[in-house]
Amino acid sequence: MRRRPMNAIPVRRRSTLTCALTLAAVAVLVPAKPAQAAVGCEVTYTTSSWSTGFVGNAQIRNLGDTWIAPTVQLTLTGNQQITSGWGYDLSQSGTQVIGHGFEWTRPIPTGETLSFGFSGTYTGVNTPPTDWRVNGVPCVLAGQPPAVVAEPTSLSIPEGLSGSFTVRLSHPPAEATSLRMTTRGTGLWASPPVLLTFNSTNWSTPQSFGVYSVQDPDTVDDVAVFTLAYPGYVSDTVTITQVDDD
Ligand SMILES: [Ca+2]
Ligand SMILES: [Ca+2]
Repeated sequence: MRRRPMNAIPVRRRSTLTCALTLAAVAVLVPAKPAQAAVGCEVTYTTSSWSTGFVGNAQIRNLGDTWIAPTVQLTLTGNQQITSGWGYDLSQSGTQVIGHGFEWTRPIPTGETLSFGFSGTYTGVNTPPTDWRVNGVPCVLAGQPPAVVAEPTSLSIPEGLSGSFTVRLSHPPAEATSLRMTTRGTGLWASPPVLLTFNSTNWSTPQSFGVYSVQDPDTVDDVAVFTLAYPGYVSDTVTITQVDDD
């Protein structure tokens, strides 16, 4: 990770979490990123089940660039066993289901929908699958509002070392805008002068943001909360804990 130049982020030591500072003054420097196809998807899943069996239908709407036989994945949340599928070449391993498009699958441009279904057996409660992905990129569920997505949302950084998290958007933005970061908490933190900008091409590609945990004279594990805001999107937060070495 780049360590210089850094913007120091002093947070008053031993204060409460309401004693804040902001990162809003970070210098503007958009990191160069290679051009990359945007991947985005929105899932609508419907199911009907009876005592020991069920039928599930998935509609995955393309929010990004055109798909050509994309790989789809989903995670079953119970003991469901898929016994047959249609519309896509599905295979199951444990709770993981992966699907590959048939050779003759037509391209699916932005706004159009990929549809497939399956039937299977289960016992107990037939809860819907989670963690839907297309070409490895997580999908949003239909009806969910656009959101900032940070990963991980909590991490620990030893004092004197660096750590990082990634940020992306769940839906494509109407126009290019930069992410706004604010912090609150305690401790001494620093970050490179990088402003993360998302546009209609790179919105689904995670961008990395590094944070340096500055040596401090106390012996307390300080905690800072980074709030990541984007206009029109639900904000996300990342909680960073300093592992003090004194
Ligand atoms: Ca210390
Ligand atoms: Ca400390």
